[in-house]
Order: sequence, then C-alpha cells, then structure tokens
Amino acid sequence: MPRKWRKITGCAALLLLVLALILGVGCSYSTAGELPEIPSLKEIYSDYFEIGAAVNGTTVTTHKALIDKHFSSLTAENEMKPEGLQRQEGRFLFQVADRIVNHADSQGMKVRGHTLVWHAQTPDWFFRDKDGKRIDQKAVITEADRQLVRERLEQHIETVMKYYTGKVYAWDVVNEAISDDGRYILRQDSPWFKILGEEFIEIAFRKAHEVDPDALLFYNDYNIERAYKRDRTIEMLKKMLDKGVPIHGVGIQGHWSVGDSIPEVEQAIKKYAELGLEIHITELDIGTRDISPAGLARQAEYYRQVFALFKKYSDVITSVTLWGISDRATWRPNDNPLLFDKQMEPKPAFWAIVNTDKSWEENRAFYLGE
Ligand code: 9MR
Repeated sequence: MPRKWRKITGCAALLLLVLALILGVGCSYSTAGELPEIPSLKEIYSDYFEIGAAVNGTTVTTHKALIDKHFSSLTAENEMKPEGLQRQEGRFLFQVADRIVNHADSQGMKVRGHTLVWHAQTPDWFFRDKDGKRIDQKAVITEADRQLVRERLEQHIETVMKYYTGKVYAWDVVNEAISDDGRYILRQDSPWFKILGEEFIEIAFRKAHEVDPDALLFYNDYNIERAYKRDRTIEMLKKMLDKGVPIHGVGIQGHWSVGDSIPEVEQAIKKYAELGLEIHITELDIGTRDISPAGLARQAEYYRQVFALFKKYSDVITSVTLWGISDRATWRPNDNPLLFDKQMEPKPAFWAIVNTDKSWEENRAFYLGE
C-alpha cells in the first residue's frame, strides 16, 4: 500500500476507534443503566394514593416517557369536557379522549373523567331553545324550556358515561358550582343554575349514578379548601347528602401558589372527611414566579409540606393528580407550577416529594449519588 494510503487508513482507523469509544460509552450508560435512575412517583406513593396527571392530545405523546414512569392515573385536561365530546347536539366525538383512555389502559393506569356538568367549556346549543333563543337570558323561563335543558343534560351524561363504563372509574360530575361571592352558595352566572336552579346538581348526580352505579362520583371545585368558600361548599354537599343524592367524593383542585396557607388545607380535609366523603386532589399545581435556585428551593419545600399532609390523610385522600407534567405545557405558563421543568428534567419540587421526611437536596443526592 502506498505510504499516502497507509496514512489515510491509519487516520480513519483511529477516528473509528474514537467514535466507537464515544458511542460505546454512551450506549453502556443508557442501556446498561449506569446512569443513576430517578425514582418512580407511582411506586413511591403506591401505599398512599393514586398519583395522577392531566394530559391532553399533545402531551400524551410528547410526555409519554414521564407519564408511563411516574403516574398511575390520567385525567383528560380538556378532551372529556362537553365541548370536547359533544360540540354539536347529538354528534359525539370520542377520538381524542379515546387516545388518552387507550393509553391509560395500555399502561394499566386508571382514568378520572373530567367533567360532565360545568358552566364553562360547554357549547352554547345546550342553552338555546328551538328558536335559537338563549334560555338563560329570557325574562320568563317556561317549564318546556327547563324540560329541554334537563333532557340535554341527562342525555349528555348518559351517552358519555355509558361509553366509558368500565374505563373511567371516577367522574367529576359537577364542576365549580359554588359562588366566589359570599352572599350566595351557588354561582349565579351559571346557565345551568339560571335555568334549572340548584336542582341541576341533584339531577346530574342521580343520572350519573343510574348510568354507571360502579363509578365514583365527585363534586369538584377550586378554593373550596379556603375559608371563604369552604363552609358554603359543605352546606351544599350536606344538603345533597341528606337528600340521598349519590355524591361519593369531593375534588379539591389545588391550583395554589407557594406560601398559601397549608393549615387551611388541613382544616378543610378534616371537614370534608367528616361528611363521609372520599377526597381527591384533582388539579394540583403550585406556582412560583421566582425560578432562581432559592425560588425553586422554596417551591420544593412547599411541595414537600403539601405531600406530607396528603400522606397524613391518606385514609381519606385516595388520589392526587397534578394538572400537567412539565412547565413546558401548563395552563399557567408564567408560574412554573409543575414537578418537571421546561426541559422535562426533574425540578427540586420533584425531589422534595420523593421522600417527604428529607430535604430535596438529600433525596437528590441519595438517588443520584451526587
Ligand atoms: O387546563 C385547562 C385549560 O387548558 C383550558 O384552557 C381551561 C379552560 O377553562 O381549562 C383548564 O382546566 C381547568 C379545569 O378544567 C377546571 N379547573 C380549572 C382548570 C384551570 O383553568
């Protein structure tokens, strides 16, 4: 071989060797598991409660690895709402919701259904009469108007719950019916309330129970752990329960910010448990604008305290769902409220809830050996 060629092949061989070394090392880390494994939340919490995440048609794919590793329950963030399932009267579209349900099924995860009756994300047609007039805006609402809206409500519940019988184990039957205004118990601006009065809640739960007697039926709302809203929520629930309305649980959403009162949450848990209700934390995310290391550490400490509290009450709290997975995909994009960051890496908050008896730094060091 001419000298020139010998030199070239020599160089090529050296290059190949270097490449093989780089690739080899890379492979051995990822396949042989030499990189430290982060722990799985659903395994850590298996003795306490289901640990869930809200997903949508996009994140169920983009966040698949994290979903499958960490969560034992899924909620559709928007896809099972009335506008997601029945945008036009009588035309039910289950495709996107089905992708989420099928994914959960394939991984042995549970599904929480969210939500059947809500004043928001509900198509306009539910509330229009045969002439196209908004019933809730009429000066006089007739019995025929009421009947029409009641039938639509019941029909929606019947079709959706029948379709998902055996696949969705718990439903947020009624969402956010309690008023933020202390003068009223129920939200006055809800078209359901305006047309059917407080009976809409009872109608919904009774119908839901009739359609799927095995499903767990929840009343779900935000800030109902806060003093200003808690007692009115309890009053409503007590009234329903006394009438024999089949409500099995209360969903505390948990859209909080670092620093919100935790003792107030504990008080609420006790009070709801006294009603004999199961508790799900349904939409947990805890915001912080401060993403400096100190800010993230404060968020972690707050998450740690909140999960320590949930564990203390795990006889009544049977599910805790995060409202999303990473700060890359959240309805609160400026609040960085989730356990994984925009790069989908575990945040201090993740490490904090891995073992609530230790600090997030200790947990991280324990698992990653750093
Ligand atoms: O996260 C949901 C967001 O993508 C929607 O735009 C929004 C519309 O109202 O609803 C969000 O989810 C809400 C949930 O269904 C009920 N509780 C409050 C949640 C955050 O707004």
